[in-house]
Amino acid sequence: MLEKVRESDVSRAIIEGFTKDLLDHTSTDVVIVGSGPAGLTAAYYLSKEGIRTLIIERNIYAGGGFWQGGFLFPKTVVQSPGNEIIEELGVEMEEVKPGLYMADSFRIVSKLLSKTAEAGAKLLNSTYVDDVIYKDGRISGVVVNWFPITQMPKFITCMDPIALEAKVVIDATGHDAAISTRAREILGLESIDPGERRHGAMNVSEAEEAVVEHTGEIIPGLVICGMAVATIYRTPRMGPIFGGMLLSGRKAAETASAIVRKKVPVE
Ligand code: 48F
Repeated sequence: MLEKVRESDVSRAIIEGFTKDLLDHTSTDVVIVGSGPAGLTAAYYLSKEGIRTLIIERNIYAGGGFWQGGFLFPKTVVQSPGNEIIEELGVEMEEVKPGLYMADSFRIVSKLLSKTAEAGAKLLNSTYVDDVIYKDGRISGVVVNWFPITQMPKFITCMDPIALEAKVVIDATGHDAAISTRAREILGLESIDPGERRHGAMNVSEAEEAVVEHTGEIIPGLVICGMAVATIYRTPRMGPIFGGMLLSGRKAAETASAIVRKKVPVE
């Protein structure tokens, strides 16, 4: 026999649980925009360190492009040392060539999601970042709204967003590089139209190295990682391989953690 429940108690549990999470993060340590491989890896390492981390994702589900490996096939391929991050999660990988590893995407993403949640990170899904807070020469938070309103007719979507403050914002929005593009616009820097995707021709190894190398704080308070780096720095195409995304996410976490703990001077 199932427990008999009151409808209003179910509603109350949802509303109270969600409200508590949101209130806990109206001013937080790190906001990560985008929950693909780079953003999730950053969230995993930051929350494991006890840093208060909120992931904001416009989709209803987290994982971004991590659910499929390429050509819609759900196999994830990584080169070393990216496999170490996946094996640390408890997913064994098959070595298909020396230094090249493969596993089922859904095993990897589900493990990364559960470990990140267990470590304490919170996910604000169906929510998009529309703008940043820029104060005293730093990016100091994000402006958010429900993603579904972007799909509604204009005359009923004049809904004001809300703002969430953070010591560090991480742009993990993939190809869009949405946060970095907006921040650069605010600072009057040369704009990069993500629509153009001016990556060079495919060169997996060069592109992956470049993404990891350029991962870092590009504007005070704003750290960029993953595919967003490729857009901003116009690296070659990297194709369906994820080692660089994982290492970039981990490097973003280290950078953000150092800023939160004020180990490095902010440029
Ligand atoms: O695209 P995505 O998976 O970015 P990534 O973590 O990884 C790239 C790889 O998946 C793949 C690849 C591997 O070599 O080539 O492309 O850099 O995840 C980006 C996430 O950000 C969300 C978007 O829905 C996706 O889940 N996103 C983008 N813009 C916004 C956003 C926004 N303004 N607000 C909230 N979420």
